[in-house]
Amino acid sequence: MTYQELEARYECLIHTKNTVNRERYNGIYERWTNPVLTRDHIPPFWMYDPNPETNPFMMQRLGVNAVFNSGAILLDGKFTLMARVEGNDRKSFFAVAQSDNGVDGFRFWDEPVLLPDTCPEETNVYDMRLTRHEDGWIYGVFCSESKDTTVNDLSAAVAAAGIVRTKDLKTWERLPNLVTLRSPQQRNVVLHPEFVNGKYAFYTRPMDDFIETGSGGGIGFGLCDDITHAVIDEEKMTSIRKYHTITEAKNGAGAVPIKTDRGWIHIAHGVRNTAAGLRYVIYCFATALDDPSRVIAEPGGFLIGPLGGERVGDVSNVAFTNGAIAAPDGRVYIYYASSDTRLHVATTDIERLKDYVFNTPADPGRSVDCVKQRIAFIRKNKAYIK
Ligand code: M1P
Repeated sequence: MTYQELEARYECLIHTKNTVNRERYNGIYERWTNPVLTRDHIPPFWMYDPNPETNPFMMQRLGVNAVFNSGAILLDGKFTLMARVEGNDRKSFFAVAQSDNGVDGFRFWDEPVLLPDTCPEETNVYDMRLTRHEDGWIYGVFCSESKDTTVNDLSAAVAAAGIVRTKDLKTWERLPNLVTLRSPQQRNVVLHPEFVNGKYAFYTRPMDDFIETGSGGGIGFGLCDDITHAVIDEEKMTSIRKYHTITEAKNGAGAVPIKTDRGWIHIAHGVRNTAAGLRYVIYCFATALDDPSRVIAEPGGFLIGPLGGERVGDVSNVAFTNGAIAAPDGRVYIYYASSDTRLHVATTDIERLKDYVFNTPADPGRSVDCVKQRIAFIRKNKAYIK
């Protein structure tokens, strides 16, 4: 191919219209047919040298393997994603892509995000959550991964929460990583958009280990006085892991919580173990407006699980989110990645989300009680149908 042909193919993809996948109807949200970001959405000039003299075979010099877990925010009226881009060299980095309508036409800015390099031991960064905070800054909280030099294991790593802030996603200030005094590692940390008792509030995910959460009981919540030196002493639990549920192995905060008149709605992820490995799904819960750590509703089961082709990728059987946009018109755009490979959108609205979160029955915890729950439901429904 010539460079011009590569560009034409790329432009064709960017201009492809997305449609709702009606086969996947569930009344809660719409799944859209095409992913909103894939590695094919990467501008060709990120990967190809266009000059035939220095690239006579028009080969990729710097390939991109995957585009997935994205923070999300409305910026100057545009749907703006902070995507995790993974090069063929396995290193992840961040890049901004924008669209006018949130469901198609996402185009990356000309260059990926170069964050201030203040953390020499950091090897990899990923999964930025973007919080528009009431203090006037946009914060990015992400996983900062370093080699664990305390053990004799080449692949051992340590996860911490990196913090940056910006006004425009172009100029970035790096703050010191979050310190959680009682948890050795952190991933999936989200900054709450409002002060709580005059302090910055983080959703955390205490972990004993890089992969296993170990004694970490679920999604934590902690306060800190100074975000420029963020230290959390006590982490209380919000959504806790439960035996034989979708969160048995681990869970973690996802999108920045959405404020509604009935409470904060959280869109998080839960992980269970299977004979085929870990299975990641997206679930919801709500917390109280006067105490965003107190769970007031937790619908049973998952909101989004990987379906069809979404089930296959670099890390198969994964649905994961770290970004959603609640637009001023009440529509909600949930950006979820499948199998650590590509990014999709599911759309709903605040009224439906509230109905889902507050009226979906909770998980009864045991098969026999699930059957009783379903039979009661069937009988009520049949009485209505007759
Ligand atoms: O590979 C699945 C996901 O694994 C991690 O999530 P968790 O910390 O809950 O295991 C994250 O690294 C995430 O990026 C990834 O999608």
